[in-house]
Amino acid sequence: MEKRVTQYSIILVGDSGVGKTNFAEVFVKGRGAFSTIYITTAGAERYKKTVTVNKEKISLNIWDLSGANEFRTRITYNFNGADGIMLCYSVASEESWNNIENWITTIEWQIGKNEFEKAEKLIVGLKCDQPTRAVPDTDVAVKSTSLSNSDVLLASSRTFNNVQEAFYSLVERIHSKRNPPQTEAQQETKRSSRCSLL
Ligand SMILES: Nc1nc2c(ncn2[C@@H]2O[C@H](COP(=O)(O)OP(=O)(O)O)[C@@H](O)[C@H]2O)c(=O)[nH]1
Ligand SMILES: [Mg+2]
Repeated sequence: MEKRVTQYSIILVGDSGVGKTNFAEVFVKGRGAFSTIYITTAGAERYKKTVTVNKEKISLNIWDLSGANEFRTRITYNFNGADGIMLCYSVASEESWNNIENWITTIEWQIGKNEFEKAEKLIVGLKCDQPTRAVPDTDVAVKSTSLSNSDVLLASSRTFNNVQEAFYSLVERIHSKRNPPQTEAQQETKRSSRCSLL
């Protein structure tokens, strides 16, 4: 029997203009997909990509959610069942960094604190190719831990710096949480039960 492909959903949230759409585009389509033209995302856009983690094929649904306020109330269904949440800000915008807290509140409110806790989170500082640093890196490091107990990664869709790393680190964390390493005893049980089936 063919094994079912593992699927994970990842949502990208953050203020309008921080670079979410380009981040998803270049990850899914390659660095050539970077665009300097800004087109506001209306509602949500879904991207699909298959990645390999520990030799296992994983199908990703990446939801690029509009950061515009008027869409916030319409995005409930996309939040539900999210395995991973990318909390995005722009390194050049202090406001977008401060708003990460509001995004956390919005998601918690939409899906419930429990579901939020269960999802893996990654804070991503986008546009790190820009020399402007609106928020000192040290502040980011300190605050990120207290905010959502998540890591922070700086990435640039323009230079492709850390784009793959950001997505893969989140997917790997989701995957290892869903498939905790087996203890020797568990492996032994599995081996013997497999034998007994023959
Ligand atoms: N310098 C630089 N500009 C970026 C980067 N990512 C996006 N942008 C620009 O920022 C603007 C908004 O990007 P977009 O991905 O549409 O943001 P969104 O509203 O969060 O989806 C566009 O003009 C992009 O060209 C980046 O990594 N570096
Ligand atoms: Mg967008």
